[in-house]
Amino acid sequence: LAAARDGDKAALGRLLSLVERGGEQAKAVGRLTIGPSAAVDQVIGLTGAPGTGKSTLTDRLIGLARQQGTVGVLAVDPSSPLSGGAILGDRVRMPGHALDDGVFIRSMATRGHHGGLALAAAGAIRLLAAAGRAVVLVETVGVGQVEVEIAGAADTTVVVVNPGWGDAVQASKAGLLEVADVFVVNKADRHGADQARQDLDRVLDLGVGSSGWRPPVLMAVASTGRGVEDVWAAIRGHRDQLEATGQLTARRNQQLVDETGRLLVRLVEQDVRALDGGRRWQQITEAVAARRLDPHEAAAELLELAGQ
Ligand SMILES: Nc1nc2c(ncn2[C@@H]2O[C@H](COP(=O)(O)OP(=O)(O)O)[C@@H](O)[C@H]2O)c(=O)[nH]1
Ligand SMILES: [Mg+2]
Repeated sequence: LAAARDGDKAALGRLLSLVERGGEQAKAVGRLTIGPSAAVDQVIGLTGAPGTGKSTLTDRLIGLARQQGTVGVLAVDPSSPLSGGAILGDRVRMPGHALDDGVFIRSMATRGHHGGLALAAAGAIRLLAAAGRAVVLVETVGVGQVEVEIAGAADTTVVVVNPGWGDAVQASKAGLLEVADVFVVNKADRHGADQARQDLDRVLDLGVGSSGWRPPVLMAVASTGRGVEDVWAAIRGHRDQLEATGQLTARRNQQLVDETGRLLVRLVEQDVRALDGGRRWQQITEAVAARRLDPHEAAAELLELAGQ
């Protein structure tokens, strides 16, 4: 970790591999990451449908984020079982910073995480923070539950939509209105960008949340860089607001508590499924499938057996 903090990207890469692999070594790395060293300035999540321009926008934002210090980028792909493909794809799409020692880019895909990708990503984000990265950018592909969960591990969540796709009804259906701190209508060089922004603005005006932050809707052309400085200003503005209202610390604390809860659920489920070499799980779930046992009763019974 000391080497990683000094900018050794290979060391950081090895630590991330340990976190991804899980188990005892991941726990040991996790122990290194607690304490006041985790003074990351801002964790920024970018989410939105595939092809909306998240990687292109991320590539642009890296340059602006460098004003704060070193940058870590995590590209998380819940849909891809092949991490190799994801790595190649993201290297190709973020070419602007390959030679910058202050920028570390890493991909994570579904393989090996068995539904725990959001948890693995949370651990990776904490590691990047502990390794002294001032800004961590997390790009997630797609708009499913896992993506929204990963976005929830950020201080600021940017939702990227396009003209046409960006109509407010679709965004709200995908649960994006709730997680967005900043909206970007990217590909504003295409027809319908104004309409998309107006639609989103209209819906957002209806529901200013209790946090007092009304997500701004910005237009950008990530491929040329147009509007990207305004996107960055909005992202920083959200951070300033979080800090001024004491929500930055509160939000980060709550994220750790939520992560603990999710990990606990996973550990308990692993234990229960492994009871008696898996036979208990099989017996009881067969009884549930045969309608001989109610799922609530079944779960309670398994939990009790695990406690014995
Ligand atoms: N016309 C146009 N194309 C863009 C813009 N931003 C990105 N693209 C292109 O859209 C495609 C998908 O971009 P990418 O960043 O890989 O999207 P991602 O899947 O959301 O990460 C690429 O061919 C980009 O060059 C934009 O603002 N305007
Ligand atoms: Mg991408």
